Amino acid sequence: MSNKSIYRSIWEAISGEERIRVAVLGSKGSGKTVFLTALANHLLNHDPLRCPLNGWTVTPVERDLTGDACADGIPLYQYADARRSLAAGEWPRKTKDWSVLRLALQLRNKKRRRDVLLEVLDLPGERVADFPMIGRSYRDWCEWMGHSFGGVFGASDHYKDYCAAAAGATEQQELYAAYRRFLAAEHAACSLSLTPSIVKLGRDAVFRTGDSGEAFFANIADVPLGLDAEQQFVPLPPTCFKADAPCRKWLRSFERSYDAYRRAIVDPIGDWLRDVNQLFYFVDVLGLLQRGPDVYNAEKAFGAQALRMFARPDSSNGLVRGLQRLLDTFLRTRVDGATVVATKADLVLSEENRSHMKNLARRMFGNVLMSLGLDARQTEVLSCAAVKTTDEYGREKALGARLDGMSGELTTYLATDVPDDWPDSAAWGVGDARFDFQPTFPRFDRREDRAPAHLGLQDLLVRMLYLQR
Ligand SMILES: Nc1nc2c(ncn2[C@@H]2O[C@H](COP(=O)(O)OP(=O)(O)OP(=O)(O)O)[C@@H](O)[C@H]2O)c(=O)[nH]1
Ligand SMILES: [Mg+2]
Repeated sequence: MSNKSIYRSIWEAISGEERIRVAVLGSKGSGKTVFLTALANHLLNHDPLRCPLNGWTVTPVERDLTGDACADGIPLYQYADARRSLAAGEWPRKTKDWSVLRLALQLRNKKRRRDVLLEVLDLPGERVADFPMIGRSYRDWCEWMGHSFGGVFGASDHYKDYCAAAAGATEQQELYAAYRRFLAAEHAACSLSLTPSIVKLGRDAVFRTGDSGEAFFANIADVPLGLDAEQQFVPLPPTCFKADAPCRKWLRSFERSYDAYRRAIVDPIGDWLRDVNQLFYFVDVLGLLQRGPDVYNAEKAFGAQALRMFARPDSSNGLVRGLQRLLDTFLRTRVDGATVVATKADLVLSEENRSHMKNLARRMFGNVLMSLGLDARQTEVLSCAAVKTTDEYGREKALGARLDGMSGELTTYLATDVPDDWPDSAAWGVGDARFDFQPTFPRFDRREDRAPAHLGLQDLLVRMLYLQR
């Protein structure tokens, strides 16, 4: 049976256009937005020499795509602005709202022509932490929180402390303060899975962080735990669901506030993701090597959470689940490709190091990829630099790049090697001197018709657009 929903197959048959929906996920700073800009640049100005696609050529189709986007209520990805600032030597600012890049394309090779509407989602990394709310009622979510922080993705004493405080709380404000303390402790332990994500990234596009747990706690002290001060919610521990528990009295209001939050923030993303064909998960393995084992563990938990969202439901089902699956075939497209990408591959020298980058990503997420219920050809681990910002001086084992501003000189420096496996955590700390990967400045040509040099971007495009031989 097709992986596309029946609804979608009918839509495509009528319009004569194939729609490919792609979710690009990854934690903050993993390179999603830079990738989206480079991708659009290459597809809108395809040069088969710079980006060979197994004999296919791509031409953009002039068409107004804003109408479609408005219908979904999702902002369009502002490609032109993003490219302009990259060409002026600035990396993108942190993404604060979700958006979708839409491109109407005609793909041709010697035998075939395909009309494709490509849609790629750019999401601020923080929102992934809310994914467990998709399809879960408030009670299910509470259970999931207990399950998740209770040991499946890493036991958290902070959550146990929170549960103890919650069980004894008599005032709602007490409960909120305890949950904020939990979030701050998790933040200090480098966790990326802070939910509701609105605490970190508000609807007002204010991004909150902090160098320490206390600093973060102070920064979120006045932020509502929900849509606004009247609609706050926190997870209730299992003891609060008992009939005589004092904290049970908040159940109803939390249920309402949780539902409102889901409707406003989470469900629109969940609805979009329900029709996704391909998933790309970006991981900055070089940044992880630099930042040490705590960040590594946090990223691993976060990535697993994001990828598992797309697992195929297991086949052992009762009647209700059977009916649900039948309904799903009408409405839900099943992901048929999941690719983990080790990004920023231009910061290292040689194919050997890039292959080590892939190994590191595979060691992190290989098991999760296998657990998604896809067959081997549908999963892949790649390394890529969406934009190549360095030159190689192979014989000297050196790289050249601008390290101090666009107008600055080209600096040549000795490249750092990537280990074949993650270091032993006992001998690996924050800012480990062995892993000195230099941040560089972007290299986009001022002429828009010249897409940037890259490393391995074509491999991602071949998978994304189904151009395998
Ligand atoms: N050398 C190199 N650096 C890159 C590349 N892509 C991204 N970077 C670096 O990574 C940083 C983050 O990239 P973004 O694309 O903004 O990251 P993001 O995943 O969109 O992050 P959020 O918007 O915070 O979720 C950039 O500012 C660059 O410093 C690349 O291809 N090569
Ligand atoms: Mg971004």
